[in-house]
Amino acid sequence: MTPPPPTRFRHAARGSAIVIVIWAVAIAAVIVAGAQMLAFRQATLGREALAKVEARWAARAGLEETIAVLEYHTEKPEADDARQIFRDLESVADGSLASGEWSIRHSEDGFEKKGPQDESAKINLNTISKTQLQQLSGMSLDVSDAIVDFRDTDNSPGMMGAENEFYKNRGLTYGPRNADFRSVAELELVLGAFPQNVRGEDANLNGRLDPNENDRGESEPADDGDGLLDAGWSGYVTARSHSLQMGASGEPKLYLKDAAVEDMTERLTISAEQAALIKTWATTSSARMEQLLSGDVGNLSSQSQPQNQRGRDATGGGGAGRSGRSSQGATGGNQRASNVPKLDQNQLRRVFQEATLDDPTKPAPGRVNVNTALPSVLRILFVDDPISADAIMTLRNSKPGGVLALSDLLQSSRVSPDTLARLGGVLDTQSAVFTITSRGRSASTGLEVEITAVVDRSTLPARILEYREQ
Ligand SMILES: [Ca+2]
Ligand SMILES: [Ca+2]
Ligand SMILES: [Ca+2]
Ligand SMILES: [Ca+2]
Repeated sequence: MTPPPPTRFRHAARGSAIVIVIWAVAIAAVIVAGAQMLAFRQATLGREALAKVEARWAARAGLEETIAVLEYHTEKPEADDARQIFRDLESVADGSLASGEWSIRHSEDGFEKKGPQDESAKINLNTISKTQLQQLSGMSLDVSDAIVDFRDTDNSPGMMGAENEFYKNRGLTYGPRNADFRSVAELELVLGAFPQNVRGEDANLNGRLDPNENDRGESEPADDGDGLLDAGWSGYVTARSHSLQMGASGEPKLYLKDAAVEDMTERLTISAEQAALIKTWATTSSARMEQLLSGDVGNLSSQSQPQNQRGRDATGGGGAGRSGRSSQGATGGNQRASNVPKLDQNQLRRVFQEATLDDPTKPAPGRVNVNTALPSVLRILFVDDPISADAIMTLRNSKPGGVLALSDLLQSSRVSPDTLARLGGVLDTQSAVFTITSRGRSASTGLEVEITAVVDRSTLPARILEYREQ
């Protein structure tokens, strides 16, 4: 029989077992604590990720609702109410899902308004004239010339402008695009145009007043903290707008240079003689829609005589926009025209709503929508004729359904003949492109995600031209 181990060995063995157990407990505690921390961090991260998803989906829902309204109005336009689309857009500017809510806003002269930005409410950078550019705050003569040089195709600088050579001399590795501007931000590439001119306080160009844009000197950018967004030039100009090729009936507009006389009589509710006369005029290279307003087309417009008379008496005008030409468009069909009944007001409206001289394969750079333009934009557009600019504004405000066709502007006796003669080239009554800035907010944490999308409703489904999230 083996004798039992001495007592002190038994004590030592029990002692080391206790130490091992204590260590094991300590290690287990550390592991548990670590696992708890990891779980906690993961849960926090999970909550954040969840909140982000909630906010993002809310913003997306706002975007989708807005696109649905735009597509609806492309498919079923409201021929008798030019404002309905904007009321409908406003009605979906706020909304919510179980997980969050969205808000869609844009700014007008610094004030926040519901709904997306109508790009046609602004003047297109690719058609704006030097005189019009000079109305923008902080614009100098050399920068306005340089902007025009940047977009024109030649390489010979304007009076105070800048072409390739000037950029090279400044050590820049790029020169002017010598083609249309693609975005407002691209203006910052023009020599002498700085972000503070182009964006003003709207550093992120989202058309909304963000906290850092309204805190005075606290953060970039510099701002005056007055609660209004000074968006610099970006508040008045756009590179995005183009004309909608869709008529008020929902059918693509008749291209008058190619249209068959039978289609013209049917779509435009005019007689075959009237259609033939319009067709003869439309196929001349100098034909412009606005000539129908100033009575230059045979004697087709009922306003022709008095308008021509007033046209000769008027002074000033001209110069702004691309379509300054006015009265060389007569068809030479005057003898024939004398037997053809003049277009009445309804026919003239129909012609403007359903027909175009814009080549359908090359959408014209956007004209300004007379229904959404700010008074300040109309003043820039008709810089040499402020009386007409105000008259157009007064007329539009007097019409609950808005201006349905440019021929409606004949109803104001205060719009000058010179302005009438060129407004078809610069004004429109509908809009194709919208910038939707949708801010989603998570219901659980209040975290926000913002989506900005530029959407063209010319085709169905609508096309997203640009998309960014922040
Ligand atoms: Ca050029
Ligand atoms: Ca902003
Ligand atoms: Ca600031
Ligand atoms: Ca401000």
